[in-house]
Amino acid sequence: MTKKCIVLFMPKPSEYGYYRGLPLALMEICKLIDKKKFDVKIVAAHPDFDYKKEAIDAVDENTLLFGVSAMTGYQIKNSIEIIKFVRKKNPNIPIVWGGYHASILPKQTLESAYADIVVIGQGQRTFAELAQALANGKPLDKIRGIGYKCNGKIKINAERELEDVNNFPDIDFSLVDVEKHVIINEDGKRYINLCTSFGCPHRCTFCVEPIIFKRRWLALKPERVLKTMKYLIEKHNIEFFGFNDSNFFVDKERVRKICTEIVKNKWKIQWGDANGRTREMLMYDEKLWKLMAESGCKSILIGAEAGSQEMLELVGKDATVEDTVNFARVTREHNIDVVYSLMVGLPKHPECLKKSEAEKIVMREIRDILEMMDKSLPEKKYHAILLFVYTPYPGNPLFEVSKKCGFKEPKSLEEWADFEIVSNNVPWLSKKAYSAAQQLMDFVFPYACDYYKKKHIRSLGPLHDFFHKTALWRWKHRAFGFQIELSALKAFRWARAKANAFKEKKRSKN
Ligand code: B12
Repeated sequence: MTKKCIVLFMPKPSEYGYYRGLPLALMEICKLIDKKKFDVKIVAAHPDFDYKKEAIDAVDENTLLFGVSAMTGYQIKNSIEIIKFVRKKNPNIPIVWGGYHASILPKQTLESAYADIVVIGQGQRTFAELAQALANGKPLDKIRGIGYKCNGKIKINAERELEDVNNFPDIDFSLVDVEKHVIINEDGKRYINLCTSFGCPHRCTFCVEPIIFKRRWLALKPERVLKTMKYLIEKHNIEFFGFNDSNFFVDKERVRKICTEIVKNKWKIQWGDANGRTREMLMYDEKLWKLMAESGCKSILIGAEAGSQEMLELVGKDATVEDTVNFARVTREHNIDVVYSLMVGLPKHPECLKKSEAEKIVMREIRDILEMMDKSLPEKKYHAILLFVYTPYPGNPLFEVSKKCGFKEPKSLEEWADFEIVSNNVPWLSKKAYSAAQQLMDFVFPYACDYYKKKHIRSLGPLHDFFHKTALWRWKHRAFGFQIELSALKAFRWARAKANAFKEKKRSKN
C-alpha cells in the first residue's frame, strides 16, 4: 500500500520579510510521526525556494492532511493564500492549523472555511494521534487537544495535559534541507536556530505564554540539548546557536551544565539571541556569568518592556527599572551584548479613554525609557534596542484592558490575517505620540545602536555614518520632530519592497 503523505507549511512572518531559520514547530510535531507509515514533506516560505509551487505540487491524491503553523497576523494571510490553492487542487484534504493563533482562538479559527481541524497548544503527541486517526478513518472525538468540524458543527475536545518534552525523540533534521536554514551572521559565523525549552513561568500581562503553557516551563535536559548541538556542529559545521526559547535561562543549573560541557568539549562556538529575565538572571552567581561568557554567550534578549515602575507593574513584569540598569552593568562586565525589547503605548484604562491623557502617558513612557537606557549604558555604546508600539494580542489580560480602551478586536481568522504589528492598532495613541515612537523605533534606535551597523553600511554606504551621528544627536536632545532622515529611509525601503515584490511576482509567473 502506498504511504500517505503529510504536507506541512510554514508561512512567511510578513509580506516582504522572510524567516530563514529552521521551521522548528513543524519539525517538532513530526517527532512522534511513524515514518514507516507516513511520508512527510515540510515546505517553509524561504526566499531561496519557490515555496508556493512547492507546497501546491506536494499535494496530490495521496495527501493525508495539509498542516500550517501560524502566529497572529501575516502568517495567517500567507497560509490562507496557499490553502486556497490546495483546496482547488483537492477539496477533500483536511486542513490542520496549529501554532499560537489557532491555540488561542480555536473556535474562531474553525469558523473559517480554510480550517477543518485545529491542534491546541503542544503539538507533538496530539499531531501523531491525529495523523493516525485520519489514516485509519477513525473518529476524532477521543483525541485530546484538538478542535474540528463535524457535520457543520464545531467541536472542541477535552484539553491535553502538557507533557514532559524529554519524552519525545530528538528532532529529525533530515526532514529539511538544513543548509538552506544556516544563516551566515554579521560576524561571518554559520548560525542556526534551536528551541530547547517551551513556555515560561512568569505572568506578563501582554504575553501569550501563560495562556498556552499555563506558566509551566518544559525544558529539554542538558544532555539532550548538547547532543543536538554536537550533531549540528559535526554534521553542519554550526558556529553560532541562536536559541528561540521564550525563556532560556529559567533553570540556572541547566545553563551551568550546558556551558560547562561546551567549555569541556572545547567547542569553538558562540551562542545567543536567547530570551531571559533581568531579575531571574541577576540571581546568577559570578562563576556562572564567567562560565557563560567563556562558553561563547554573545547576546541575551531582555524584555525590559518599560522605563517606569508603574508601567512595569501594568505588564506584570515582576522586575524593576534598577534591575534593567544592573543587568546592563553585569553583562557589560562579562562582555555579553544585550538586546533590550521595549514597548510604548500600553493601555491604561481608564486614562486611555481620554486621548489627551493617553498622549501625555505615551510621551512620559518614551522619556522614561530614554532615561533608563541612558543610565544603563552610560558610555553610550548601544548594542540593540528594539522598540515596539504595544499591539494587543488575543488571550491575555492586557488584551481585555485594550478592549475597554476602545480597541476593536478582529472577529474572524480572515480579519486577524490583516492584523499588522507594524501599524498603529490602538485607538488611544495620538498621531503625535505615534510619530515620536516611530522616530525612535525606526530611526533613532536602529541607527544609534551597533546591531544593524554592518547591514546598514551595506545598504547605505557612507550615508550610514551621517545617520548614526544624527540618531545620537536626536537621542541626546530628545529631538523627535521634523523626521527628514526617517522619510528618506521610508522612501528607500518602499522602493526596495516594490522591487522585491516585482521580482517575486515574476518568479511565481515563471
Ligand atoms: C522565531 C520567532 C519569530 C520569527 C518567525 C518564526 C517563524 N517560524 O516564522 C520572527 C523573528 C520573524 C518573529 C516575528 C514576530 N513574532 Co515571533 N516568535 C518566534 C519565537 C521566539 C520562536 C518560534 C518557534 O520556533 N517556537 C518553537 C516551536 C517548536 O514552538 P511552537 O511554535 O509553539 O510550536 C508548538 C505548538 O504551537 C504546536 N504547533 C505549532 N505549529 C503547528 C502546526 C501544526 C500543523 C500543528 C499540528 C501544531 C503546531 O506544536 C509545536 C510543538 O509543541 C516565538 C516564541 C516561542 N518560543 O515559541 C515567538 C512568537 C511566536 N512570536 C510572537 C510575536 C508576537 C511576533 C511578532 C508579531 C512581534 C514580535 N515582537 O516579535 C513578530 C511578527 C512577524 C512580523 N510581522 O514581523 C508571539 C506570538 C503571539 C501570537 N499571538 O501569535 C510569540 C509566541 C512570542 C511571544 N511570547 O509573544 N517571531
